[in-house]
Formats: sequence, structure tokens, C-alpha cells
Amino acid sequence: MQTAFPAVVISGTGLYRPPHVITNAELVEAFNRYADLQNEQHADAIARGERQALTHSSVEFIEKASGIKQRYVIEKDGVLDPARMYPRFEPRPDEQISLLAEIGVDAARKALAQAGKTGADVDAVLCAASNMQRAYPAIAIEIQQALGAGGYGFDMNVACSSATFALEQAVNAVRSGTAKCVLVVNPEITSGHLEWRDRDCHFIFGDVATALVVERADTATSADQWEVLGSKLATQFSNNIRNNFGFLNRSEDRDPGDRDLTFRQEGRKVFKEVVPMAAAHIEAQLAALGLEPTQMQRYWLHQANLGMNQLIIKKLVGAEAGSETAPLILDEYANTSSAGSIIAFHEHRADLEAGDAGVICSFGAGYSIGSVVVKKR
Ligand code: CO8
Repeated sequence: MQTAFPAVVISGTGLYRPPHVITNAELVEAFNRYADLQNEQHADAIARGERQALTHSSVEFIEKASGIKQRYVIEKDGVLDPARMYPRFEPRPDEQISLLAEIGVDAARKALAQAGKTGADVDAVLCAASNMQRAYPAIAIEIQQALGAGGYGFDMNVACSSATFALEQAVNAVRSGTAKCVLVVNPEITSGHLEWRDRDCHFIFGDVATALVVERADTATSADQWEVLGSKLATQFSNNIRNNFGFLNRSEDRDPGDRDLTFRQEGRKVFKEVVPMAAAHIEAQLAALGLEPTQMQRYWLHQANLGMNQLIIKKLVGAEAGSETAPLILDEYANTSSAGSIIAFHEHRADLEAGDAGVICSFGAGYSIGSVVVKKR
């Protein structure tokens, strides 16, 4: 006998946008001042050939290579201070909500309001992001408490694919009946683990938080409901995007400033390897659901690089990245890791009608790819 699973919907989304913008011009000016200072300070070693001089960054390169024009950050002065080059946050006492939970709660409250729910309706919180502020207690449990939610909460990290992987866990929990209403929260403070002193990557990331409410269709009262038709997750190990920060660093007698303890990547290899993987992944998922890529009205793709999205969407449906079919938000937000495809979904779905369908898809470190097919009810 086959069990009929209940229909599950995304009934609300929320976005926390940090207060400060860093334009490419500001970013490059700060980086170039930093490079000049370093070169002055190490002029003798550079002259002796013991050290390489740092080269200037450029706005033209950043916009051409990535499509990024600006990014939002929670704290700007520390990032743009050539004697520092990372954000400056005040330590908080244990009694105060942590910064990661605070921005997650902001996005979550907006998602709940859109869904017509309160914290008391929520019985599971998944905090899914690239970097957690601490080891324990889980940030998700702190968010659960701040919202007055019941049930349980846990943290999970699949880098850029954290949100889509969490969405599948949320849908499965609701389908199986272990939870009724799940909140997926993606607080991404990328500024804390981006190496702003490396011109190869200093332009890539921005801070943000997103949230999704996932519940049974028969409990949803939101005016805007998206049924989840299916999800497909895949991982394949790669060292091409890596961050070795972790709890064994102290025991390894590591210098906290070591380059491998913040984000680093082989960008060109990532680009070449991930584009065909992501396109094939989406095609295979749609085929398994008996759907053609052209039957999707919208693709809310991961927002890492304009060129990557261009190649993926051309291959799938012959459209342009930045068109209605595949909206872009990375020019304004930069790469916000797991939150990118969710921001695109949050900002670019209001014009769609009942029966319209689309794919939320993320791809990134791991490698990891997650795609979720949704249809407006
Ligand atoms: N200004 C001027 N010139 C530059 C700069 C700069 N800022 N940076 C590099 N150059 C130079 C290089 O030195 C190189 O010069 P030469 O040819 O003389 O050697 C030339 O420009 C070309 O460099 P690249 O080959 O590196 O340039 P690309 O065209 O490949 O563009 C990109 C670089 C934009 C990084 C591109 O490769 C890319 O976007 N790749 C895909 C990356 C991607 O999607 N990564 C996913 C990572 S995100 C993820 O999974 C989540 C991780 C967790 C979050 C972490 C948050 C901190």
C-alpha cells in the first residue's frame, strides 16, 4: 500500500539586509592603499627578491570577471581600514543574543509575518550557513528561543548549498510528520571569513541573512504559497574551495593569520568544473519529474558569478542571466553563499501566477549542488 504524503509548501520568505554598502570603487581604493603600505613596509625584502610586491586591484576586472558591483556588510570601517582589512565586532556577553542569531531572527520574523505565522507555530529551526559563530550551543537553538518556537533546532553547514540542503530536510520533516512548521534560517556573515587582503578574492562576498517557512499545504494561510515538487542534492569532494579554520588550529600551534584559515579557492577550476555539473544536475532532476527545462518559468540560481549563471541558463533554456528567466542579484549583494538563490527567490517571484514553476538551485564548496523545484499554488 502506498502512503500519500501531504503537500508541503514554502509559505513565507524573509531577508535581512545589512546597513552598510561597500562599492567596488571603495573596496579597490582600500585594497590599493593596503598594498602600497605593505610594499613600503617590505621594500627591502622585495628589492632582495625575498618577497613579491602586491599588485593593485581594479574595478574593471571585478565587474568583468564576476558581475559584482557592490556588497552589503554589517561593519564597514574595519574592512576598509588598510591597517586592519576585516570587520570590527564588539564581543558580546553570553547573556546577549549572538550576532549570527540576531540577523537570523530578523530574517525569520519577516518570513513568519509573510506566512501569517508566529514563533509559537514553529516546531523546528534549521540554521544553515557556511560558518557558525561558535561551536555550541547551536545557533538554531538560540534562534528558536528568541522566537518562542517549540520542538527542536540544529545547525548545519554545506557551504553555499546550506539553504537548499536544509530545505530538503525541512520538507522531509513536514512530509513525514516529525514537524509541522519548519523555519530554515541562513545567516551569512561572510565578511568575517573572507580574506580582504587577497586581491584574487577580496571582491567576492557580502553579508546577509535569509529565512524560509516550510509547512503542510493544509495548514498554510499565506497568500503566496509554493509547493515543493521535489528536491535533489549531490556532493563530490573537491579541494578547490577550502577553509581550514577549525577547533584543532590551537593544538596545531597555528598563527590565526595563516592564509588557509580564511576562504580560498581556485576560482577558474571551480568555474570550469561546477558549470557543467550544475546544468546536468538540474536537467536530470527535471527529467526525473517528467519536466522539460523550458517548462520552468524561472530559475533562482546561486549567485556567485555572472558568467557561471550565463553558461548554465544558456545551456538549459537558451536564455540570458539577468533576464526574467534567471534573475541576478549578485550585482547588488555579491556572493552571499547559501543565501544567494534564496534572495533571488525572495525578490523575484511576485509576478508569477498560480501554476507557474521554477527551480531554486545552489552550487559551491564541497562541491555541493542542491536544487528544489517549486510551483505556485
Ligand atoms: N584586480 C585585477 N586583476 C586581478 C584581480 C583583481 N582584483 N584578481 C585577479 N586578477 C588577475 C589575476 O592575477 C590574473 O592575472 P594573470 O592572468 O596575469 O595571471 C587575471 O586577473 C585573471 O585571474 P583569474 O583567472 O583568477 O580570474 P577569473 O576570470 O577566473 O575570475 C573569479 C576570478 C571571479 C573568482 C572566477 O574564477 C569565479 O567567480 N569563479 C567561480 C567561483 C565560485 O563560484 N566559487 C564559489 C565559492 S563560494 C562557496 O562555495 C561558499 C564558500 C563559503 C563562503 C565563504 C565566505 C568567505
